[in-house]
Amino acid sequence: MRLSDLTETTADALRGAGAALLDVMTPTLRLGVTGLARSGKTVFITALVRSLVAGGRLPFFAAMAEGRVARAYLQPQPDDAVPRFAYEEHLGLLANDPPRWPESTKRISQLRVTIEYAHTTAFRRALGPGRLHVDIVDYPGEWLIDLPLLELSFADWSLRAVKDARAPHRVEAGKDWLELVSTLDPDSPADEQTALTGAGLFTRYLQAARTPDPELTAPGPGRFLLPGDLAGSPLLTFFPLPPARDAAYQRGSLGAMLARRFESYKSHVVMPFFRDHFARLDRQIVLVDTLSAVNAGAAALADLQRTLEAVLKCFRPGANTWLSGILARRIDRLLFAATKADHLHHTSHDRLEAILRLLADKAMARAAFAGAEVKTLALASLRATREAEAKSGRQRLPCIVGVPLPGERLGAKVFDGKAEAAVFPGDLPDDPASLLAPSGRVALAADSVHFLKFRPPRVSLESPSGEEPALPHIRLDRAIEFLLGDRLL
Ligand SMILES: Nc1nc2c(ncn2[C@@H]2O[C@H](COP(=O)(O)OP(=O)(O)OP(=O)(O)O)[C@@H](O)[C@H]2O)c(=O)[nH]1
Ligand SMILES: [Mg+2]
Repeated sequence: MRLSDLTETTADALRGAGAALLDVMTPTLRLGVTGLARSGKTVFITALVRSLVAGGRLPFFAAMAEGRVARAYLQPQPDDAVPRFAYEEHLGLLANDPPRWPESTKRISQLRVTIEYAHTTAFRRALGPGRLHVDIVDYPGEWLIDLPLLELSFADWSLRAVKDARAPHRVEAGKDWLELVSTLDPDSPADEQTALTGAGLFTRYLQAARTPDPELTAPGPGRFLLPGDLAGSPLLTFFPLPPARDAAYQRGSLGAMLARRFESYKSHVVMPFFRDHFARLDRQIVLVDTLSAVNAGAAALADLQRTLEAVLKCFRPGANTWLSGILARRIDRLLFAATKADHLHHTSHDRLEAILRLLADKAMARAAFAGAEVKTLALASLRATREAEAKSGRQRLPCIVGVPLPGERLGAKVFDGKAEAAVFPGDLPDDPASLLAPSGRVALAADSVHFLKFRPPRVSLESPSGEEPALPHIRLDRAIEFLLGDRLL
């Protein structure tokens, strides 16, 4: 080896060490993205990352609008045990011809974007350019259902679960499972077959209870509904079984076995999620398909309000519980976002926001929530429609125009996935409270409008000019500003 080789190696090593040091010294913001199944998490993250790394049209995201973002790029994600968010795959589907929405995702995943930016003040600029790692964590909202379990014993949980299943709107779904429970003696000897049968019936009950009640108020455990990697695992082979008397379960009994598995579920499934992911979040966005709830009427909106309350309680457990100890690093900003706002004309976007704000305010009051800054927003991460005016006699009606996916129906018409359709989405009411009254169904002109699924716009990965065209969205930039803006000053 020559001396020059050696110095080069040393220089390389030093550069490498320098980069590693820079990396460690760069502040990190962990951004949680959650919401129930199909609420729009994957589309939101894909659009967010794309807009950051390829430069979007984001007038309300100050750092970008002021030209202070030098570059943003993907980095290997730091947690080896967490699957990486499949950004390129999701984007690839949107770049297909015809473009397709991403596949459903059922697991937690994570992605790191690093933003290099210029500070706002001369004083800070003297310190050199700013850098921020944004670790985006996508996790199913169903997993939040499990948080309250950490504070419950098996006996208490069992008593609650049985009471829950006896509620009038659930009793039909829970019939078979309740019947089994009524025949079982918790002090009978432990038996694997009974555990399997009971867990099977309990899971079926949870799934059936969820169909008309898809919000978070659905009873847990969340992994029974969305098992992910745990499908078929013995960790899920238990079910609630109230004790015979208020005494503890006897040793070697069925009750004791189920109680042990419940504790294992807490320590092997729930706790790691909260400790390794949830408790480390700095910011959180909760995506809510508000429009579906509006379309479904007052009862669905009341459900949605309970959901928001449950979510808020997760983020601020009671002051003196041990959970609040774990959540030492607390979320300081929480954004509730009504997704898919492109199903409405822009004149209704503020109204959609007002509906979600009203529900969030009520939920905050009930959950005695304070501390974090909470914002509500109506957005479309990836806008699939444009606006037009249709003439009806002398009247001009504001419409939305898009290409419905093949097989979508509107009245008698079945769409082929190629033809455009102009629909009049109806107006949301001025006063959101009117929707919450028992008779408060909205006069949305065509209820089916929201359920028309439109094709996403085609994402072009390259353009002849070399500039990557910005993705269409609604208010995505305001969401980014709220979630990241103050960390890029
Ligand atoms: N029009 C419109 N539709 C959207 C938008 N975002 C999501 N969608 C629709 O909602 C569906 C679900 O979006 P995803 O991002 O996959 O939702 P998710 O929360 O990741 O769903 P899971 O992975 O199943 O939990 C998409 O397939 C689209 O049909 C949007 O901004 N506009
Ligand atoms: Mg997803």
